[in-house]
Formats: sequence, structure tokens, C-alpha cells
Amino acid sequence: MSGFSLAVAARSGITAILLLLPGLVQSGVFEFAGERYGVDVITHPTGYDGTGNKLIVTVGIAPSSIHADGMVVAVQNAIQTWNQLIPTLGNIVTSGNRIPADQFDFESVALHELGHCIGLSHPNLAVESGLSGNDKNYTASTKGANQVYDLNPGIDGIIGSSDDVRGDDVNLHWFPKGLNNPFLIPQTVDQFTYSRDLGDLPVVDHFAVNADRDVSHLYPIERTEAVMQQGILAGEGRRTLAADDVATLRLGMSGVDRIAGTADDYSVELHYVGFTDSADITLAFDDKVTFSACEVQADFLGENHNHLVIQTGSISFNSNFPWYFETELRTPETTPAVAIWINEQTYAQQLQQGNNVTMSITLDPRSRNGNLSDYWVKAMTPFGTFWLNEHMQFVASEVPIRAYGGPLVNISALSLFEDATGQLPPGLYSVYFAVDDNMDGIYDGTFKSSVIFTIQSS
Ligand SMILES: [Ca+2]
Ligand SMILES: [Ca+2]
Ligand SMILES: [Ca+2]
Ligand SMILES: [Ca+2]
Repeated sequence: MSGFSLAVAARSGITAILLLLPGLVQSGVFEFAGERYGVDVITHPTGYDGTGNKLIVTVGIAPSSIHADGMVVAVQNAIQTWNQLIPTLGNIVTSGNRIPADQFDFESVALHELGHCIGLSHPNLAVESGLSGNDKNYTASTKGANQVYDLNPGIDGIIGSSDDVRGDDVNLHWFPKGLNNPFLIPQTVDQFTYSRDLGDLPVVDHFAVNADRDVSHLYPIERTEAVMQQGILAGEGRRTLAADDVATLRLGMSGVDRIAGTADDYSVELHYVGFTDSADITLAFDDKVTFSACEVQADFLGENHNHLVIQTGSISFNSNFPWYFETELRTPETTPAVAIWINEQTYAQQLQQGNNVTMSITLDPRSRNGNLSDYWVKAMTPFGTFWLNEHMQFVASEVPIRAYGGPLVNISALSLFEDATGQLPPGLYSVYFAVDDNMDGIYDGTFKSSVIFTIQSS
């Protein structure tokens, strides 16, 4: 994968001493996780004090910034994306968007940098490793005892996948235990469901998988990549989160005890506060960096050196690139809520062959109630791709087949499938429900939702 780098620089202060330790942060899912501060460090957003609450993190645009007015809508959109915290598949969008092929999507890059400013680092080794080319896409790690990165893509030839052979490199990437799949997310995210310990990998796996676009093609998942993956191409939008982005933030939200559902849990809400230099996070085209970067300052959480809290973050962009600034403000009120449910859940599940499986969809058109739309339901399975047709039957097709053309209406629950899985072969299934902002019979997928599940042979 080529593309320009999204660098993260970070510094850490130590509580009560204004001692700044400059230097590039070690890569990892959480900022500061690495050899200097420890591989188990979790970094939290501004305001976390170890007690459960809602963290309000303010975000502003530097008044003196180049493009200050142009940034406003995209920054608000990116804020909303983090606040909604919805995992998606197929989030790399290169057609059907308004981003010119030779321009960089400011909203996508702002989304990535905001992630750094609330504690997330690159899931891949990235430029801070000093590696070049595709080697930067190996899963984040330290160099280990031999002081060099051990890099071997394994039999599949794909960098960042489960068969990579990484020698003594120490994994920094939190993965779902026993699953090692960054494209799915279990209902609970904490130390009981996520691990960095390679002993918690599935027995056949060698290393933690990171949510890289090339890796996504190993699954029946199209064009999906963690927003926190480094690198974006001109003409490309990556404006919605992948499961790994959501999972990592939620792991932090399980608090100091790293157990979900206890008193130290928190939630995060980014608030846009307009043109100001004094927000918790400020954005500016100040040409201080090659492309874009977020610089954060953090303190240890009191005496606890396994947890860091960001104090401030500043995001810099370089104005010497052709940037595309989104002009349409997306708000929750104008965005239809679409969801597809497997066994009444929207998160990934593992089923045993023979278990019952139900599939249903819900739709809340919100302010677009009555707008004409195309409806689409797709299932990608180990035995091919299927689309729901207008007779409510799944038919095999590599090209989109429309389920319905008509107005957006409220669907409180519509069952599409209900059966035992005995007839379904083992493997990974992904199902999608999408509605368009037009009714032309052509697939756009303007508003969509997806869920994946696996069937294991019994
Ligand atoms: Ca591999
Ligand atoms: Ca090594
Ligand atoms: Ca907790
Ligand atoms: Ca359409």
C-alpha cells in the first residue's frame, strides 16, 4: 500500500514535574505503549481521573489556521463519527463519494488524527518504526530482545495477517482472545475478551492480525481498514470506524481495572467549540509537519504507571497538499439509522453448526422519512455472494440485486431469515443492509450496516 504517511508524534510529561520527554512515540494500539513506558500501557482521553464518568473533550480550530473556515464541517462530521462509535465494514470508499481523485479527504485524515488525540496509536508499525514500504504494515510491536524487527509475511504472503512469523518481537496489538480478528467486536471489550498475549491467539495463529486493507481481503470482507492504520490515498474516503478502532477505545473505557461494567468505566464525548486555541484538542494547517500529525502530552494516572492520560493534543496539517473539505454536515437527525441483526445482536458472533440463526433488519429514516430510496441486503458466505431480491429470496449474484425501491419508512423489525445452520457450511459470513439516498436501481450504499458471524463445524 502506498500513500502519504499520517505521522504521530507524542511527548509525555510526568505528573507534577514539567519534564517533557520529547521523541517519537513507540507504535502500538495505545499511544505510549512500547519499550519506554511499557507494553501494557493504556492511554486515556483528556479528563480521565480513574473514576467513572463521561469525559467531555473539547475540540477547536485554531483561528489563525489556513483553511479555518473550510475545516468546520468536516471536523464536526469526524467528531460525530467518534461519538457514535459504530463499527463498520467496507469503510474504504473510492467511488460514489465527492472526493476528487487527486485530492486528500480532510475529514478522513482529521478522523485519524482525532483518534491519536484520544489515546489511540497505529495498529501497524508505521513510519515511526523506521521501516519502509509495505513493511510498515506489519502489526505493531517492539523489536524484542534481539533489537531488530523480525519480519516474515508467512505462507499467505500478506503482511499483518495471522501467519506472520515475528521472532521475538513483542506484540502491542490488543486482539479478541481466541478469535484474533480485528474486523469483528464482541459484546464486551475488556481484559477478559482482549489480550496482547500471543498465548491467547487461536492455536493455529502466529501473531496478532491488524486491520489492514490487504488483510481484509483474506476474509469475506471488502475494502476495510482501521481508521487508525497509517496511510491514506488521494481520492479515498475512510470516514467510518472499523471494529478495531471501536474495540481499542472501548478497552480504554473499561478503566483502570480493565474490566467492563465496573465503577471506573467512562464514556467519551468530543464537543466542537469553534475557533479557539484553548480547546483540549486543536486543529491547524500550520505546515509544521510533512502531511498531518497529532502531538499529545500525557501524564501518568497518579502513581499508576500502567495508565496514561492525555492532557492536550494538537493536530497539524500541511497546506501544500490538495485537500478536499466536505461541505455537507452530517448530523444524527438527518442520518437514517440502519441495522442488520443476527440472533438479535449487531456484534459478531460464533455459532456452532446446527444452532439456529435469525437475520432481521431495522430502519429509522429520521428526517429522510419518505425519501425515495433503493434498499439492498447482501450476504457474503463461504459458498458465494447472495442478494435479497424483491420476492424476499436470497439469490446468488456477483452484481447487486435490489430488494426494494420505494420510500424510506420506519422498520421496527423485519425478519429475513430464520433457520437452523445445519445446512450452512462452516466459515465466516458477513451480511449487509444498505439504503441509498436515491432510487435509481443502482447500488450506492449511502447508509449501511453490517454484521459478521462464524459457523463452526460441530
Ligand atoms: Ca501473513
Ligand atoms: Ca526482534
Ligand atoms: Ca472498569
Ligand atoms: Ca441507488
